Amino acid sequence: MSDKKEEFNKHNYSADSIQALEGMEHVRMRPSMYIGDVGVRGLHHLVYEVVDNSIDEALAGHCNNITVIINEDNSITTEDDGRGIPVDLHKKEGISALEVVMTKIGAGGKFDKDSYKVSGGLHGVGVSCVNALSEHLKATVYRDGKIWEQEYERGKSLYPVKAIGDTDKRGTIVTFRPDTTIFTQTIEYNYDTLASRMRELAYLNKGITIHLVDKRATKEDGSFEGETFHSKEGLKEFIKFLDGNREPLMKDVIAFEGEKNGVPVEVAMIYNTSYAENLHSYVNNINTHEGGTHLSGFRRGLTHTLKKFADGSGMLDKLKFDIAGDDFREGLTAIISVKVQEPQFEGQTKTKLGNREVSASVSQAVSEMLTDYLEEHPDDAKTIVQKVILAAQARHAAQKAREMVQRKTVMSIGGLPGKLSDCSEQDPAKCEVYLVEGDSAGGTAKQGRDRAFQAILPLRGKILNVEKAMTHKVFENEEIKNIFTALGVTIGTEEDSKALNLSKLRYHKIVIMCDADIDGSHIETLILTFFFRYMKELIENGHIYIATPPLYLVKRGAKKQYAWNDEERAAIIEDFGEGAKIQRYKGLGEMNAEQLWDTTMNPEFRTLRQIHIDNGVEADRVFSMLMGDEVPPRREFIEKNAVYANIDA
Ligand code: 0RA
Repeated sequence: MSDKKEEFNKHNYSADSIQALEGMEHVRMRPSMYIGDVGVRGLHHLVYEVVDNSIDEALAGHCNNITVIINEDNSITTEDDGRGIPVDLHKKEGISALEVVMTKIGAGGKFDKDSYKVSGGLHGVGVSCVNALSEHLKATVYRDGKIWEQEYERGKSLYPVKAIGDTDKRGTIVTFRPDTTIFTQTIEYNYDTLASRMRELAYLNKGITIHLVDKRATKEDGSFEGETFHSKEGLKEFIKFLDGNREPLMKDVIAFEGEKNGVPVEVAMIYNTSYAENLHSYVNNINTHEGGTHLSGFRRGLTHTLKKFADGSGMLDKLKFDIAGDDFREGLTAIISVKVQEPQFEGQTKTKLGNREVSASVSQAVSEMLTDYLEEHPDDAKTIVQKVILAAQARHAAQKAREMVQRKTVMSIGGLPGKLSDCSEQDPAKCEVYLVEGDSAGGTAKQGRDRAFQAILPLRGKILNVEKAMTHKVFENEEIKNIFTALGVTIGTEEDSKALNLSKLRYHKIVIMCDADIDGSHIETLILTFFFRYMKELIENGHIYIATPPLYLVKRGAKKQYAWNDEERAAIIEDFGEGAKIQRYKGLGEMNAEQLWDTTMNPEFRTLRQIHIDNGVEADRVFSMLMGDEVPPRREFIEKNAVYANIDA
């Protein structure tokens, strides 16, 4: 909100002129206020916004099938078999209701007070916003025996709603092409990003069928690439998909759903042999990364119920140490989904539920339903209590290791790891640290860097796979201790033993620099897994980057140029002509300090890939798969995704 004010002041808008601005024009002028950003995320958000309307129609019980098509020109078509957007005259506006929905900001749900409308996108801005940000949009409605149509350009209708034929079907089709003058970076849709979200929506709203079709890609048999997402059992199946790469401690997923004080609550959970806590929470189909009152309600209900069971079981009688809240969640993967009529979203990314009343509703619902479940499944109850005891034991060991990490950090300069070559600048906002694979590349980086603001921390070989290690092993690991102390990050506060303390973060850019080969990408993944599991906020706050060293050096006489992929290499060879010589860099070690600086470390010329978490649940699944025991899915994923995988082929 304060951003908004600043923006306006900067441009000298008065309050009057803001009001005078037509809503649709305001969306075009300040798109980020409505869809978050105008990059790749915002682009995909347009699709979610339209699909959310169809999901609402399905939640109201009127729609079973939703189809999303990525067309060849990157326009998007969504189609549903709902009631169709009303087309009759809207009395107040004097135009068709369809035109009101499409061209008036905030008109979205006003027609339909009875329907259970809880979806509505991260920003809940409605389909008119998508229209405003599209160079062209066509709405087709099948309703009342007729096919109705209206088209728009940049949010302005091109003609009044007209009937173009007869039909006995019902439904809504929207085709839009994002405006390239707004989405200047790209309008290319990413299939996997859309697929993850559609899969997630299918799990969160069981019974709905969502088809995704990519008309940009044809299969061998001539049909288009695509997938169909449908879940009969909802969250229960979501857990199986998400946790499939971990070893379960119980035969079946624990799942229950109910309603308390008007708040529908759905939970699915399972305990596995890992030591991580994986809680994912949703409000109205939106992933609440920052948690909130529903999640704290879940935690409270879970702890309360399990404690009661553990105490009653007599299994704790001889225990010499206390059991803490955390112990009940070690090795727990859970998804909690609630529907809230008027959600208040707070926090940095507006993904934290603020509604106070929801906490008690969820806590009571979980206590009651989990108690019933455990009474009916005593074996599961026993398994959980055993796991909790082990967790408490491990926590005591971990506590000691953790205290050692902390004591070292507090000692400031004296405590910095010996392998760290620090920079001279003191302001963390201006400082960078390179985490470099291997001592030898670390040496080159140390020579090549600008020591004023760039620090180097060499890491030895493969760092610990935290996905499979017990917490105290992680904190005892030398390389990981070095990362903690070098970054100035500590763990554990008075209230929360797992909370990160980032107030003394010493570098705002943390750059992972590995060889551009299979081993390098494996090490990169190991380091990312560590950050994802132990310092997720650093990723969420945009501090984590990956360096991109070049793959080739092309030379001819005095001319030389670097290439980052095969296409670039070919273009340079073509440009240089006969006699061009190619050197392929097999690792960072083959570059000298100057080359490393020029290509990979100099802020003027380097490309850093900033790491984002697009979809928290999918990231969790992918890391558990990449770093887990099962080799086949990992190989398949790497073959599909790693740019490096086919270099040697
Ligand atoms: C308002 C009222 C009614 C349906 C919708 C909106 C509606 C909107 C969208 C957007 C995409 N698909 C949609 N399907 C339906 C229902 C009014 C009625 O029939 O009583």
